[in-house]
Order: sequence, then C-alpha cells, then structure tokens
Amino acid sequence: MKNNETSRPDAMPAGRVRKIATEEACSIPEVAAALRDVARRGGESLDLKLVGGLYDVEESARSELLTRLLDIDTLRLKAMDDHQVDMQLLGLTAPGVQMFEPGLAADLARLANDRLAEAVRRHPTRFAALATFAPQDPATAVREMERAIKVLKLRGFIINSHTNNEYLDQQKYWPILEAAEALGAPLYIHPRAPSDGMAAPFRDYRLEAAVWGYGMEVGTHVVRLMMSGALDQFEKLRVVIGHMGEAVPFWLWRLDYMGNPARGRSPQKLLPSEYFRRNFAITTSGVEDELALRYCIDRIGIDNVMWAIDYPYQPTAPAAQWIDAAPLTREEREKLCHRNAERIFGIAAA
Ligand code: 1WB
Ligand code: MN
Repeated sequence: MKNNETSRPDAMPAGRVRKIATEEACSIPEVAAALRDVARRGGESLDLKLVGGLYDVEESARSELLTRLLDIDTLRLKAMDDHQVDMQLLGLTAPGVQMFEPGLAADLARLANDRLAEAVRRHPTRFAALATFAPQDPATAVREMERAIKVLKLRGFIINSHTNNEYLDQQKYWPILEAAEALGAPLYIHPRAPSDGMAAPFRDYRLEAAVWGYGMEVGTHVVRLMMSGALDQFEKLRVVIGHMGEAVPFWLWRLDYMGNPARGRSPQKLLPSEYFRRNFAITTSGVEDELALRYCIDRIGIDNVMWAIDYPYQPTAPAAQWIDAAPLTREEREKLCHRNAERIFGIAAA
C-alpha cells in the first residue's frame, strides 16, 4: 500500500471515530520461558492453572493464543487493520513478572519495557504501551517506573492485582502509588487469579480464571484501596480497571451504605463512590453488554469509561462491531473510543 496521507491509519474518513483499544495483552519470549519455569516448579497459586496450560508446552505445540501474545507486527496489526482499530494500548500479559523472584522480576520488567518502547517506536500511530514493574521490591519498582515514563515515554503502568498475596493498600507498597501519582501516570490493575487466602471455592470448574475469579480478585483489590484510606494519601492517583469495572460500579450504592465512614468500621474519609469517581476509570474489556455500558456511563460518568478489546483473549471483530453499534451520542462515542484514552493515558490526538 502506498504510504500517502489518506492511507495513514489515523487519517480516517469523516464520520468514522478513532478507536483506541485500552487493555491489550502481549508477552516476550523471555517472560514466557520464565513462566514455563514457574509452572514446572509448581505450588499453590491458582494462576498456575493458566500459566501451566499456556507456557509449559513444547515449542511445536505452541497455542494460537501464545503465538498472538508474542506477536506485535503481523497478526496483531492485521486484526487491527481488518476491524479498523487505530491503536492498541499494550501491556505485558498477566501475571506479568509478579510470580518471579525479585531479582529476575526486576530484570524482566526492564526488558519487557524496553521491548514495548521499541514496538511503539516502530509503529507510533498504532501502539502505545503501559509499563510493567516488579512490586516485590517497591524501591526498585519506583526506579523502573520513573525510567519507563521519563526515558521510555510509556503511558502508564499495569499491575496484575496481588503480589505474593498482598495488596497495594499495604503501606510497603505506597511508594508505588506515590510514584504513579507524582508521574501523573495511571495504574491499570489487571486481573490475576484469586490470592491463596480466597482461593478454595475457585479451585473447581476453572472458576479462578476470567469467567469469575479474575473479577472477584480485582474487585476486592479495588474495595481494599477505597476502604483502607490509602486513597486519602493519593488524591490525584488514577487507577484503571477493566471488564466494565469488575462489578464494582454495580455495588456502589451498597458500598456507600455499608461502607460509609460514618459507621466507624473503616478508616477512610470519603464514601466509596467518591473515591470511585475521583480516582478510577474503567474499560469495557471483554464485556460487550450495552445495558451494562449504559449503566456505567450514567453511574460514573462518560469521562471515566473507555473501550477495550482484551486482545488476544477476546476476538477483535465482535468487540469492534459492538461498540460501533452501541446506542451512544456522537460525543459519548468519541469519549469512549478515543478522547478519554487520549486524556487519561496522554496519547496524542490523531
Ligand atoms: C484470560 C483472560 C487469560 C485474560 C488471561 O491471562 C487474561 C483467559 C492472563 O480468558 O484465559 C483477560 O485479561 O481477560
Ligand atoms: Mn486482559
């Protein structure tokens, strides 16, 4: 194709709305190999079910899913072109580096961030990326967070919920929250399977995964951040969560009633819904339900909702067709599909 003005993906025909997909997964061979080693060591973690199935396989038996996770330039761009997805916001897929010992985790986080930055440099109009860090050692994590934003120009961070069964409201992790806030960079809390302490009922029927466990894990993480008062320290921190808000928007009324600080049960200053509107944004990843979308827009505001696919775990075509057909005003559609992502992640307007 001739690379003239009109063939540029961001030079779209009048009427078409730019689409930035905001929770899009990838990996690199070094992380995939380290996850294979984690699977072979075994243990209690519920994530080992998915990690073993995906990464502990012979090269020749590599799944379509793993092939797509490791690809940037070929299958991914083709899926985007075929369905008029202008840009993917990339992130290292779950569980990121959070199951590795701290030294390896920090090394692989740096390597993954370098690779993501290279992908963005190769295709600056098609990809932006979120940085990974290793929360196992918060001080090292903060140094990598600073490098990722200031040197690599990545657009925010992605963490896969708990780390060694611990959550970000714990004070030892506050330097991470402080750094994200100071850098003005959002922190995407992506799912992983429920932590060991809440694992038992999720061990059957693969309930630990995207069908139910992932949402319960991240929803619990988000409620901890709100009810602990951690967000009273970081008023400008922006947390992003996927899957139409991991059910939290539907719980806001009850959270406010039962979690009102005036009841004296929890130390936070504000109502949960006040934190949710001030500190959070959600994406639609993997929830193509127009009733849920309308509820979320009306409940938390159109400025706090972004479109996502969840590539390659979800197919691109139905996600794109769903948002194109969703009953939205022109302004709502623009905000959902690109303007909110541009504002929240600092992505250049096309
Ligand atoms: C799946 C979905 C697996 C997601 C993931 O692994 C992530 C899955 C890290 O459906 O198997 C996701 O982000 O929704
Ligand atoms: Mn995802």
